[in-house]
Amino acid sequence: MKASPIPSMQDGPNAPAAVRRSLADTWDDPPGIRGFFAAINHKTIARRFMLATFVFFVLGGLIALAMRIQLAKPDLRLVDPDLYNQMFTLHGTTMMFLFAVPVMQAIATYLVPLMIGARSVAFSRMNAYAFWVFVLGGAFLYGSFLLGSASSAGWFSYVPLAGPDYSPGKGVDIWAQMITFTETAALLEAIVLITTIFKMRAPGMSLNRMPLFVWATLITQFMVLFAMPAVMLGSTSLILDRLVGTQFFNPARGGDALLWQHLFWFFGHPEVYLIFIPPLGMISAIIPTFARRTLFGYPAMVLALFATAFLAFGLWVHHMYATDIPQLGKSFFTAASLMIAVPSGIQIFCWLATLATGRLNFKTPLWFVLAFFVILVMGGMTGVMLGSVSLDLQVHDTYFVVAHLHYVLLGGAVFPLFGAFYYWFPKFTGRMLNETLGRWNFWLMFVGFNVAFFPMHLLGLQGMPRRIWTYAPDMGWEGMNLLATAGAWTLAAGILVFIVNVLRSRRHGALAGDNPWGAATLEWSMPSPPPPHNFDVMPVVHGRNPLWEPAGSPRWVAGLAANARQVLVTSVIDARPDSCPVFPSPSIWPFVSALATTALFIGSVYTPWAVVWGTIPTAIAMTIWFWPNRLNTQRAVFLERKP
Ligand code: HEM
Ligand SMILES: [Cu+2]
Repeated sequence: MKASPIPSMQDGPNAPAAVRRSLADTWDDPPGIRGFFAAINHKTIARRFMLATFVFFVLGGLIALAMRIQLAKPDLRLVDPDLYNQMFTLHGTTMMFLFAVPVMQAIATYLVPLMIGARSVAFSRMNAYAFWVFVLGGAFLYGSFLLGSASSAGWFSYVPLAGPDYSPGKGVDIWAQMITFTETAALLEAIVLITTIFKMRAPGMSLNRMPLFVWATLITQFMVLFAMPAVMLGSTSLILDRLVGTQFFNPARGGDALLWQHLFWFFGHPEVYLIFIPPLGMISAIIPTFARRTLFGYPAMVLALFATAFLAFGLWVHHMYATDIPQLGKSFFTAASLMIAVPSGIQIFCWLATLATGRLNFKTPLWFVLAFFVILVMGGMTGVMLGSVSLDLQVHDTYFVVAHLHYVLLGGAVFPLFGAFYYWFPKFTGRMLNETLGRWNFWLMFVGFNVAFFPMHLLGLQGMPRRIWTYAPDMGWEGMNLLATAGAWTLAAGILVFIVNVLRSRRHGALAGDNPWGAATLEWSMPSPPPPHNFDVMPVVHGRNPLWEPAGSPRWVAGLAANARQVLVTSVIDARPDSCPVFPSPSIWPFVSALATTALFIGSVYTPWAVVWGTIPTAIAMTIWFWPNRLNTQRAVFLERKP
């Protein structure tokens, strides 16, 4: 019998340095340019993903600043109306599609494996593919803006405004393709994350011991699976109406314009919650750490997350109160909209109970969480107001709504995100962010935010419509608008301080060590930054707060290969060890497939035939991607036969 080509080498609690080195080599990305495009390690992809979404956030923010300058004084003519329309469309689209949802997925692909005790995400090549598709799609949208042909039909693209008659040119086509594109990436990421959470948790981490951030991610990704197809169906129908003459949305030919609004808001309302639920998980990670006690009411928190997600799908019509849908329908949706306050109230109660009974450690992450309470409660209150038909009809399409949506989105997502970044930055980089700069960052953002957006409530009540490019001097709106612009710049200064802090601390920050905050979850049990393979030995979990509890036994699962990408798969409910498959190795083909997919998508904006010829390179690239690698197969067979 021929000797096996693969020497046996295993991890284990007393692994010699050579074994640890071998694990790191096995899980690391290959070097060089080729290695750059072949990278599939979940932390590498997640870092790039976070950077890309942050770049989009800054771009979207710069456009917002430009809009605020244009609105600072009455009768300004710095940009023309058409450019203004392109700007708010691009701003809304960027923030919602290229920042808020993907940034949550990016952070989750970094943290989830570390929090559940896994060496990788499931489908790590698909994870890389999704990232490239996302970046290329976003770049494509900005390309159209630079070439002066961006959509100006708003981030909601209502038909008939976005239809072929009122929006000629390529702008809306590019917008619609970009939606299909980035939402494809979102769907793939959802599948990656759901599978990872269900099948790759460390032994002993039954569902009822998962950290709340992991719960929040799981629930959010299910929402992605249900919500995104609606808007993809919409964007695809829209582009068919525009390019090949179907009539989905044309009432004159048997279509239905309201169908667009239903498809869009069936996605659009849950979208707000899938932006908002992961931060709830981040807050549930930050509060116990900085209150130095376990979280109050874990089961209630999980149920509240479920209830929020469930109700979120029953509210979309509150964006359509101004259309002529039946009155009874509006009443139902009013009731459902008000009900969503209940689960939010439960969670806020649990957090406050935890804070009230803990010993608080006032560091920057906690400040951002406290700001979340203040801002979100404000946004929630105006939300309850808008949830009722009568008030909504009064302030529909005024700045009251702009104020409300920014209170919810920035309070619900941006402030917790900054807190989360201060919290996990030491794990990402091995260094702490500077506290003093952190305080400046926080106060500039908090004050700037309120100065920018609070006056907009009043402007709205005084009748200033949203999406106007300028206004007459005698309307009485001047003072508030100037104030709002000053606030927006203060907020931007806060974000600039953040960027400075990150750039400085990345090189010169204080060294963090494994667990600088004294937190309880598994990601803090490994060195900062984590090695490519995350865990030297797979941990076994005995409770909800693994690092705060006396370790039970067994403490490890040893015996996974150190020179092959072997992982431990466990059962869905109680995480019992199930099997030890071998994962594929790095490959440039996910990247090439993403390029081919992009060519197909972009091409089809210009000719429907691109759908036909574009599938050929895509199919070839994907076939090579999935072609079994001989060495990998040999390894898998060898490891399976091992006694
Ligand atoms: C960084 C600070 C921000 C400023 C100064 C800002 C400012 C603005 C302005 C001036 C508008 C246009 C209002 C109009 O003309 O009707 C707007 C619209 C909008 N913003 Fe922001 N914004 C900011 C951050 C965000 C964030 C973080 C999000 C989402 C996560 C967001 C989502 C939106 C949306 C969805 C619209 C509606 C666009 C539309 O009507 O088509 N914004 N914002
Ligand atoms: Cu809504």
